[in-house]
Formats: sequence, structure tokens, C-alpha cells
Amino acid sequence: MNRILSLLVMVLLAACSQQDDNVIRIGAAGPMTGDQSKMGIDLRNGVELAVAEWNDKGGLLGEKIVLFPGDDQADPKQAVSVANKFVNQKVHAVVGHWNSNCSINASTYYHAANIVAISPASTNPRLTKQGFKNIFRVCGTDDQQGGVAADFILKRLKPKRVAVIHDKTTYGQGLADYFKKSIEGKVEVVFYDGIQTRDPDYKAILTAIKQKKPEVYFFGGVYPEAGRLVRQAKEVGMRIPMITGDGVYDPTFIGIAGKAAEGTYVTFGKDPSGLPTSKSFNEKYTRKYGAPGPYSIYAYDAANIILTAIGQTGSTDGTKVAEFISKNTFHGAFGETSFDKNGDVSKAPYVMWQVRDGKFVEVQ
Ligand code: ABU
Repeated sequence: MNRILSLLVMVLLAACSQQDDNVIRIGAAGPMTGDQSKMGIDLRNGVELAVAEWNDKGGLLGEKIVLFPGDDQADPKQAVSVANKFVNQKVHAVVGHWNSNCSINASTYYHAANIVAISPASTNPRLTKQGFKNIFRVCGTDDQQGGVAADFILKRLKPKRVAVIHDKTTYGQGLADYFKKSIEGKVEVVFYDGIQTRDPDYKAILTAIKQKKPEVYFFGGVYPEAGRLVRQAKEVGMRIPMITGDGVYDPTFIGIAGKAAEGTYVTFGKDPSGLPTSKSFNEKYTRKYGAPGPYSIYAYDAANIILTAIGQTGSTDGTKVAEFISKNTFHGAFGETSFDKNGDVSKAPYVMWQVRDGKFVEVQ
């Protein structure tokens, strides 16, 4: 009897794990849980909307498109588990990941399995410098935004003394280092150090920064830490602005920091909401999920690029899809996108934003 029961369980498990081969499988990977989950959910929603639109029009190559979400928890080790899961699930292409260290780790597995992956948000230059023809991104890179931040403070704020801190991640430290390289020799860098992510108390390092009397401090990192930093900077009596990067551009940062967020400078792309091409995306996204997050539109365009490439090549073969993506120009909600030989976007104009009256306002 026990043997029959075991056999029955095995048959049931096999049936459950069987892959439906008559669908197009698109992965959406990012931090769906944890303190950066807002970004992963924004990303997944953008992909889900694109997939729903294609399915409403009849699917692709006569097949339905199915979304496979993957939660990497903003953890590069977890990103490898997600990548392995996608390989086992025979996912055809991936939109993701959000964090640069997750994208870089996972890209080795996508490359080995010939799966096309487009990151909507990972900005560390290393991602596309590995020689992987199947790896792309639709955002800019940290050497570009670090340079824009440096240029802005040199021309507009004109400080003599600057402090630089980072969260010790591939993204945060990389961005801080690009910024530092761009200002060195022009202003004095009076403080440089890393913080621990998820640490609730940054007052010791902020007090050490204050003692060095900088006129501005740069932070390479993401919005949960940035929110606590500016809030606690006020508490230790610092009255100088933070300058930071795209990982902080979200209303959640202002929610965490409260009034202390006022005056913070953030580099990010231009606001796409006024573009005629983004109108339909904005309306549909808002109806379904509420206001789009900063990277929702990037994820939506990335998914449409992949689905267009599959449709136009008539194939889910990674090599054919990657080749089509690298050779063509795509017209998405954000406008025109084309890629250089590394898989980076040809145009990525960063601008400077500042928190004013509880909102991000473009100041450059
Ligand atoms: N670029 C936004 C933050 C995510 C990352 O690149 O790690």
C-alpha cells in the first residue's frame, strides 16, 4: 500500500513539474521582498503589463506568453538561485535584475544557457563589459551619472571640501568611486568610507563626517539607507546636502527621510511622463497598479523589446533574439532605444533632481 502511495506521489509531482512547452516564458527578476521590494514589484508590474498587452493581441508565434517572477531579495547569492530556477523552467528571456550585483552574478548563468536578459536598472558598467552578447540594459551607467553629479557640484555648488560614502555594494561603491574620480584634483575629498547596509544607526559615521567640515556629501547606495542617512544627518546637526544616484530616486526615500529629505540632489533620467509615447503606458499602468515607479517604464520597454525580437525573428532562440536586439532600433514608451556593441543604450541622458516640498524636481 505504501509503495502504491509513493508511486502516486511521484507521478503527481512529475505532472506538477512538467513544463508547458507551448508557451513563451518571460522571467521578471528583482527584489520582490525585503527593504527594496518596491523596486522589484515596480519592475514586475511593468513586465506584466507588457505581457498582458501582447496576450490581449493574441500572444506571440501562436502561443500565450507566461510571466515567471523571480525574487532575488536584492541578494546576489539569491540572484544565482533565481537564474538557476529560470534555466530549469526553460525561461526564454529575462527582464532583470534590479541590483547590479544580482544582474552581474545571474548573467553568467543566462549566458551559459543562452537566455537573453535585459536589465531595466542595473547601472554598474561591469555588467556589459563581460563580452556576453545576450546581456543588455535599457538604463545608463554609473560612470555617466557619477560624471553628471561631479559636473553639477563643481559648476553649481562649487564646494572646496566634499565627503564621499557608499554602501559597499557593487553599485554603491562603484558609483561613489566614479564620482570621486571625477572630482579629485578639483576639490578636496575630506572623507571616504563605507557603511553597512541595513544598519539602523549611522550617527557615528555622520558625526565623523561633520568633524571634517565638508560642504556637501555624496552617497553611493539605495533609498532605504539614504533615507536613514539624511534623517540622522539632521539629528547630528549636519546642515549640508546629500548628493546621490538613481538608486535613491523614489518617493519611498522621501517617506523614510521625512522633511530631512528636502534639498537632497539625485541623478536620474529625464521624466518620461510628458512624452506622447508614454501616455498609453502611464494610463494603463496607473489604472492597474497605481503610479508607476521610476523603473516601471524601463521594465515595460525591456519586455516589449524582447517580445518584439521574438516576434520578428519567429524564434525563441537566444542567439537569434540577441542578434535582433543588438541590430535594431525600438520605439517604446520611453521613445527610441538602440544598443551599442556591448549591450548598453546608445543614449542615456542623466539630469539632476532635487527634493523640494516633498517632491523630486528637475533642476538641470
Ligand atoms: N541603478 C539603481 C540601483 C540598482 C543597481 O544598479 O544596483
